[in-house]
Amino acid sequence: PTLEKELVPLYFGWFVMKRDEDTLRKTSHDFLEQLSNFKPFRKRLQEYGYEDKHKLDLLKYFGKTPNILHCTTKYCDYGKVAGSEEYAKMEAVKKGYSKAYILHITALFVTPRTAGARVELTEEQLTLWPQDAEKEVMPKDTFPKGSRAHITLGTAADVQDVQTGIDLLEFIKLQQSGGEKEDLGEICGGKIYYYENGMWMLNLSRKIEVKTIFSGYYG
Ligand code: ACK
Repeated sequence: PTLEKELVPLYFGWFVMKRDEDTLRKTSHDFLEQLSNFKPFRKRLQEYGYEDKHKLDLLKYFGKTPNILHCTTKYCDYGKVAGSEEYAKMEAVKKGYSKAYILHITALFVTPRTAGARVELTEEQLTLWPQDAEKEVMPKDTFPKGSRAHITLGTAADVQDVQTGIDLLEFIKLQQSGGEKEDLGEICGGKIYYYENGMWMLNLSRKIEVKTIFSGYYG
């Protein structure tokens, strides 16, 4: 028998299509490899639990990579999360479901916990972004809508992937406060910046475009 109620997925999001996913994984791989070998990075390894000037293989460090690269809009846990039924019923969500979107990646980042890509959403894409996505994890701060949009590229052992979006907001918070950051030159087609506490961000000179499908993941 069919279930009468529509099922709410584990999460909604934009799922990167195979071809662009392969390319993005390769870009991430190159970035992690080059950063591992980057002198200024090797001089600041204490936050990663390593001795400075040693080599840390970030590819191994971020050993856990998602099965499908995606940008989560709303985590629902099959309807258990507050507001998920309402989200699923939104006009924009119904209209956008199974449609193709091009996401724009503007930066790549690593922290001692996560590696990710920062996603810049268009006005249209923001209609699929939950109002409280930023407040949900950082209730005391104010961010422009969509600040948390990201694609998790990898997580360190014992770190959950939900952490990537939190780390990204941490970067944005530091940017907002004009936080100390050091411009350390160019690698991997962008400018690399060191913030604090092992936080590194590569601002890409040219945005990476990835083809995606907006959908639900049921697991
Ligand atoms: O990398 P992500 O955005 O972080 O993609 C995965 C996806 O949902 C499936 O687990 C994200 N996620 C997990 N838990 C939460 C949560 N409580 N709030 C928001 N996103 C979450 C995770």
